[in-house]
Amino acid sequence: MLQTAERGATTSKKAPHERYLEAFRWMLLTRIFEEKLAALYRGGMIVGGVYLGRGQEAVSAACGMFLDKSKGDVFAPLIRDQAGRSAFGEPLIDVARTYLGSKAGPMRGRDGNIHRGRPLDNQLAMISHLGAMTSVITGKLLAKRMKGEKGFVGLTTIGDGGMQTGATHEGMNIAAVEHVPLVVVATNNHYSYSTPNDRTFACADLVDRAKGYGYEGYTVDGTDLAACLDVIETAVKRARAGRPPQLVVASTLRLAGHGEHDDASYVSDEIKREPFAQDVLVRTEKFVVEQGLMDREALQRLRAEIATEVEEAVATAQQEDPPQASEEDWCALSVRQLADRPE
Ligand SMILES: Cc1ncc(C[n+]2csc(CCOP(=O)(O)OP(=O)(O)O)c2C)c(N)n1
Repeated sequence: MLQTAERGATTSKKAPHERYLEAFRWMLLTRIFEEKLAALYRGGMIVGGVYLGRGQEAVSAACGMFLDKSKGDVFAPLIRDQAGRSAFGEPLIDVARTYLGSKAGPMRGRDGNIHRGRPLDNQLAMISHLGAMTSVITGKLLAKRMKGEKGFVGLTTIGDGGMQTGATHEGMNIAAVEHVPLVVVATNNHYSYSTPNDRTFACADLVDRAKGYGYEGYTVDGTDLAACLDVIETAVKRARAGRPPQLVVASTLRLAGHGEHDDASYVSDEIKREPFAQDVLVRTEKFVVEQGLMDREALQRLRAEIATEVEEAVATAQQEDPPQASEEDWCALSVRQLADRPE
């Protein structure tokens, strides 16, 4: 079913170049934007937590790219998924407004963090309790089926730490029992916050759990963009075709702290020398240039365009008003109609 044959087979195939370049753009956008966020955080301009996807952009971009809103697909991202959120349609200004506390943002300036969503667009607002989103998306997929909808899939992401919670187990289990079209993409960045893998789980590889849950499972090198695109595309297609839920386990290293408040000093030098510790953006950029998909000038132009887009989003959000506590009605979404809208 899963395992050995799948593992080798998926990594060798090269993705078509348009798709590769599209993913690269999402990755670059995310990296440049998040570097700006980190600088704002260090400058005391962001009062909430800042969580970066540095090192995980390839996996995340692929997650957003293969979901199709016109088919009713649902995305339940986590904290390191800006690339996927952007690929799934989240405007950068929504993110800037959330972090910078603008009243015009999707959380009305009251989160300053990462819990935003786009419920009418099927991007679920994340809950910080590890594993909770697996149950939430499974419920959402069941609800869609009960309403008679067809042809949709749901994808949620989880970390190696998050994989160990009871909520993850329950969500993954019921998805298989109910045979909902779910893809779970687990990014094993080798630390659960500061706890290394050998203190986090005792099985040889997290993908080995797929069989126990009744899932089909794959592993992928999270620093190989072409492989991430192939494997996640395959998993999404298989879920849509009615196969059992899919588990993808991507191996990488988080090239940042758990949040920007964390200097990640616990990451061992030994781990930093592992192949999975290489910077996926550097690796992808090198490939793009070496293969002639983009020359150095075009790359410079793209960087400059993205930097302008990022600066504009941040400048706009910074000029906007913060919320006024006395005017708030404590609805979690930006407009109450989003929550109250009758079906
Ligand atoms: C149910 C629950 N328990 C504990 C926490 C506190 N917590 C936040 S992040 C984290 C570690 C997450 O590890 P992982 O999923 O591997 O993600 P990473 O930050 O390492 O990328 C923990 C224990 C939480 N948010 N939810």
